[in-house]
Amino acid sequence: MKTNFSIRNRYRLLPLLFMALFFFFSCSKKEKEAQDYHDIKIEGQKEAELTAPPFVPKPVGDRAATKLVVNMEIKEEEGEMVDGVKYTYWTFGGSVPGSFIRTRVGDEVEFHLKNHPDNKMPHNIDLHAVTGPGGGATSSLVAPGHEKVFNFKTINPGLYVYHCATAPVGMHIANGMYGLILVEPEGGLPPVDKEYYIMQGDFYTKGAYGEQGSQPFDMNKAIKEQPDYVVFNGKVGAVAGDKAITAKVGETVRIYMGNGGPNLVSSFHVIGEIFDKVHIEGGDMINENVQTTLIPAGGSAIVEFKVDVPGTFILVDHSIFRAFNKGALGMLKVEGEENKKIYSGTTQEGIYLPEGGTIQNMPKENGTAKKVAAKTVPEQIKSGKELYGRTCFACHQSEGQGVPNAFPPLAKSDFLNANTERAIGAVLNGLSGEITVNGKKFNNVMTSQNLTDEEVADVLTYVYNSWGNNKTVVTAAKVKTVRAKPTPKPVASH
Ligand code: HEC
Ligand SMILES: [Cu+2]
Repeated sequence: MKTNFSIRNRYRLLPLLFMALFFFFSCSKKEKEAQDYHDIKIEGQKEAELTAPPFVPKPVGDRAATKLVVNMEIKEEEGEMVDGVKYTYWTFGGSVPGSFIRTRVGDEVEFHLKNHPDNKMPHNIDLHAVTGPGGGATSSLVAPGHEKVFNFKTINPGLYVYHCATAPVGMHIANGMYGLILVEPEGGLPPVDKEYYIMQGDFYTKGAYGEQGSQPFDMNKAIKEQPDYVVFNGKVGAVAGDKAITAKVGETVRIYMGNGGPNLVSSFHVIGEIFDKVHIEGGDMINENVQTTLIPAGGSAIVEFKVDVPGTFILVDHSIFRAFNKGALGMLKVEGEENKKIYSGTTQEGIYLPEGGTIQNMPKENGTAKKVAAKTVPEQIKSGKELYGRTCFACHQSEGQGVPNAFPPLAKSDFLNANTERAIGAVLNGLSGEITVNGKKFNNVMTSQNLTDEEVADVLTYVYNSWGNNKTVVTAAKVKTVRAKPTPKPVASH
């Protein structure tokens, strides 16, 4: 009995022993790694290449750790948030986000923070890649016309946010004082074809979205976390149209994606792409086949994907009103050969009339077309106005003013007033590709509106007789002739 008992006891101890061994090995492994980065010998000295978004400096590759001198200049300067809206940005290096800094583990960074003499405010820098009080902030507070120098060693690989941490901290960040610093692992990240730098940020202005003129920062809205703008790279359209990022079919794209906040968390998504790899939160862990990745305020992610088909891929914060109403929308333009196996495009287009839909409104009685009494122009305008309020206003807005960089204005639109047939065609068939309305370029997609001839006539008559347009009256007969013409080109639908 006695021996039995003690043997059983000994077996009970075995799992404990394994656990102890496991902890011992895993801990000592961790400590060893951190120790390694600490002890990396440095060779020589060089000045860090700094780049403005959406570009990044050359990869570190297999270069040895070095003494890296970073010369960062703070500039307070006026820029444009969106057409006609001026905003005074505070920047690291003259851009929002600030200059991209690229290092490798073991580098000894000598950081020179210079506050331009024309600036009005003191600033400092907190780099999340720094191990030390304030991430450097406590050693870097610098007045206009001064320079501060401090040193740190990069001991953890990853993609880190840096930002100003001068009181009121929220205000300095809200004005654009953030950027990314990459610490590459030993030997560098695996090479890819294209690398880009994008950061999301939320902005708070006295006026509402698009309100013209110089717009000061609004502390109340910032405290309530109600931004007027949520944008990529500091302004609406910074990564869109002719400033879109680009790639060729077959290439692998890597985006160093950060979120400066100050308040919002980003649900980063690329419409029509799947991230093959995501370095979650900018760290070592890689997730694969991801649709949308969450990027915390003051955090980052590295996303990678191979582009297989040509087209324009839209980058968004999938909190989707931010994308379509506050500016969080960018573009990746991919050129190259179609691949119909991966994406066919529209293969068929037919009429779909569910019971209870449009079909019941069709002017038919006993198989013969009902005679519709011709409306007077005021009647047309009245029903056109109702239709506008149901259909068009979501994009073109209630007074036809449109949304800058997204939806062109219908108010006093030279594009509209110049050519009635073309306007009818846009409503019937949709419209895409670059157009210029009142001197502003738009490159977006209007889906075809599923309306009868009469409805198209009414809504356009309303539009033409509102907001300073040329008072054209569009008849259903005219719409019918345009409808009879072949569609000029196929239009993408969402
Ligand atoms: C889903 C959003 C959306 C809706 C709904 C919409 N449009 Fe558009 N519309 C657009 C976009 C985007 C363009 C510009 C397309 C481009 O860039 O090629 C446009 C362009 C136009 C233009 C030519 C440009 C101009 O400003 O004169 C007219 C005219 C127009 N739309 C009329 C209408 C009317 C009338 C309706 C309602 C029946 C309507 N649209 C509904 C998005 C929309
Ligand atoms: Cu600052």
